[in-house]
Amino acid sequence: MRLKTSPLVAVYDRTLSDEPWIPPGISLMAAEKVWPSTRGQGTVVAVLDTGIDYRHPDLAGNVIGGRSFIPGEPDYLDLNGHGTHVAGIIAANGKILGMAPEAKLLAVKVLNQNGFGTIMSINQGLAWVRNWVGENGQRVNVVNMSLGSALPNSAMHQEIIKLVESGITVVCAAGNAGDGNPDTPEIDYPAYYPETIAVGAINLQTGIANFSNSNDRIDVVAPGVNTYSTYPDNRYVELSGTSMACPHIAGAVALIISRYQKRFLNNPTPEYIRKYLHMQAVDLGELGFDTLYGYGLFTFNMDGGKAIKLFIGQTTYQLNDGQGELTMAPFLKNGEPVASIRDICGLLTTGSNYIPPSSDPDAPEGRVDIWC
Ligand SMILES: [Ca+2]
Ligand SMILES: [Ca+2]
Repeated sequence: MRLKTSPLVAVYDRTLSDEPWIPPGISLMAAEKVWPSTRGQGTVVAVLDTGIDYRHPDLAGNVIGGRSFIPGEPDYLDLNGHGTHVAGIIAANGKILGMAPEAKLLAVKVLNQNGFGTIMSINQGLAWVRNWVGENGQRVNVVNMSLGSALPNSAMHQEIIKLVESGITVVCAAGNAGDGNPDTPEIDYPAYYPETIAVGAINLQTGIANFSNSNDRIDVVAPGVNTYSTYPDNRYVELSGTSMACPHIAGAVALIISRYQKRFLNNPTPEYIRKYLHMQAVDLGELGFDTLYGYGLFTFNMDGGKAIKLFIGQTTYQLNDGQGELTMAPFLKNGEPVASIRDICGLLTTGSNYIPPSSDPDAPEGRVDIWC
């Protein structure tokens, strides 16, 4: 198992002010649109990589634990740099900001200081993640795997299936063996397993990165060319690779899960997350799904942030702060609130929640809340 190549493009000595800086890739994802609702609170992202420099001031507050599965490297401190860069894209919170600055991180060291790992260390790491329980009973919500190999492995596949079945979303780098040609497939595992989210890389002008793998299971793309993030020894550097695109999506998933938790007091399934990413993506390249961009660039720009309240038995509705009238009042059918509305919400991957009678004086028969 070989870590995806992510050549060091530049160490930039830009003097960062104390005012947090939002790198351009994070802006392209429009993470800031979600931050008024959540910055990732309540979520845990496990980074299976070379470890994390938990002493980096931008990461120290968010790394809540970890474990090394590398013989001879008992500490999960990052001796390579790759894992620290990936971690910063997810949840840096200092001079630079990641996608979800208040998500918590687990440093699961499955790659050594040279960026190499074995199937055994990765499978041990995956099993540890599945069984991890935090001090307050938290479980892992998202796994970031910016690593891969051209060879499938059935033991690893089984571990990933178990993770996804336990409700954990697994986000993987698509791979850096691409040639820019949509008709020549390049396959990398675990990204190609159907249970994972496969992320390809684009540049900041939304063009495909020529190294990004193309195949029929690319889910979405995200920025992965000249990406700024944290690096060991208090540094900030630019790296390129689908390794950098992957954590943009893992951080986005942490935001989606955190917001879902606040609205519904439970967790969305990995299938909901996949559908959400696909349906909110901005289509790029050829019309519709294509083998280079998958469903396109996921961003929070498409996320309207509209809150709708429908009152059972009343024609009045509320859209954000405004009021409107429906031609027909929503009703209960067989005790199910407005089945058709729920179906439509499911199709649009918007969340909906039935509030039963008596908890809202304005809705004596109950109401349906919709977010889109
Ligand atoms: Ca190709
Ligand atoms: Ca397309």
